[in-house]
Amino acid sequence: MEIGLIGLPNSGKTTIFNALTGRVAEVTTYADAKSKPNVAVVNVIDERITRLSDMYKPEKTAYATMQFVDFAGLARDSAGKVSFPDASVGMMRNTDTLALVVRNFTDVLGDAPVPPSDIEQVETELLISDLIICERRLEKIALAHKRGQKTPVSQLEENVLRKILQCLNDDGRVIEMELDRDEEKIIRGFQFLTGKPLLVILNSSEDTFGKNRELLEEIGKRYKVVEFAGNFEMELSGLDDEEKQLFMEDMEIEESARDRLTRAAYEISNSISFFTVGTDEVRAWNIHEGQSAVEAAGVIHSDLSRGFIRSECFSYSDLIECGSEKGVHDKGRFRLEGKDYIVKDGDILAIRFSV
Ligand SMILES: Nc1nc2c(ncn2[C@@H]2O[C@H](COP(=O)(O)OP(=O)(O)OP(=O)(O)O)[C@@H](O)[C@H]2O)c(=O)[nH]1
Ligand SMILES: [Mg+2]
Repeated sequence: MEIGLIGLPNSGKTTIFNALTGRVAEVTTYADAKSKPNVAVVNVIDERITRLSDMYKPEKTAYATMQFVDFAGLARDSAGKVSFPDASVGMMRNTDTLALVVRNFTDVLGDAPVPPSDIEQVETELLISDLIICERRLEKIALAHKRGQKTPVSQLEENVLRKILQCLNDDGRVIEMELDRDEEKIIRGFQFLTGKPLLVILNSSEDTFGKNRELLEEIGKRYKVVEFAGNFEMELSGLDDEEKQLFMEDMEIEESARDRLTRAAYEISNSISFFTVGTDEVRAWNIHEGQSAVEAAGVIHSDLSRGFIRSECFSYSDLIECGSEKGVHDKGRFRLEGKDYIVKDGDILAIRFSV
């Protein structure tokens, strides 16, 4: 899963990125719009994996991973207007989920934070970017239809795009629309930015962190929101565990930035984890809620989905309750599932396949 950090210039995207990854990408007051995005892969810490690893004592333990991309940021033109650089938009479209970093600290110029208006500015940019795509595509379709190149598919596409255009013009987001499977399939390739789950990261100054309840409630009416103390948490990520713990307790931060964000990102993108276990490897895999056993198999390796026969399956909670795999068998909790089985969070799968 890939999360794109977006936001206005100097909202603290790179600071948050560093807090998440423990890396030290340069934090700047003024960005170079051409600079490449920072990319980092972090483990999604899951205590179930830790426990499974204790049980199976595998040679290798692997957590699910999440990739974070810190974009160069919106560019500000000479009139002070901001917009996404084209290169960034292209990359943003390829992410699964957007995390919008919102400044909630006084900046170097002494400007007080205005989170709701900053959110609105970015929302508008996302919306405009989708509108342009929609209109351009509709023009192309209209031209093709005029030339007599009308097919059922092009007609369906036109209808969906018109619906989307209407939605965007009413300040709606594509993700809020109720589209059927065919409609979704036909627009998937456009990767509309307002069609992606969006999480707000309120980046608060150290002295207001934890005291922004009203603001968080206000933002929470529209988006899932988490509060970070960016600078503080970036400094934390460079400390050893014991020191980190002390400082976190001091600020009443219960979980690290990475754990809070990966959890929130899982929630808004409807992601779940399934596990594979053995003495060679214990591993967590990330899929979307509603995906089938054969799709889960494909996440492990394409051969497994191609040659899928069936899946041996039991749940993590049954394993813990029964104490061992043998216990799971004895209590009749061990299952054989077919291709269409909908995988649940915490399922432990072994795929039988032949190619
Ligand atoms: N007080 C305070 N300052 C912060 C915080 N987070 C970031 N800053 C400051 O804000 C400035 C910009 O931070 P960056 O992390 O580079 O912001 P950015 O969003 O990556 O900026 P661009 O990439 O230029 O768009 C730096 O001077 C940071 O020190 C914070 O939580 N509190
Ligand atoms: Mg930056």
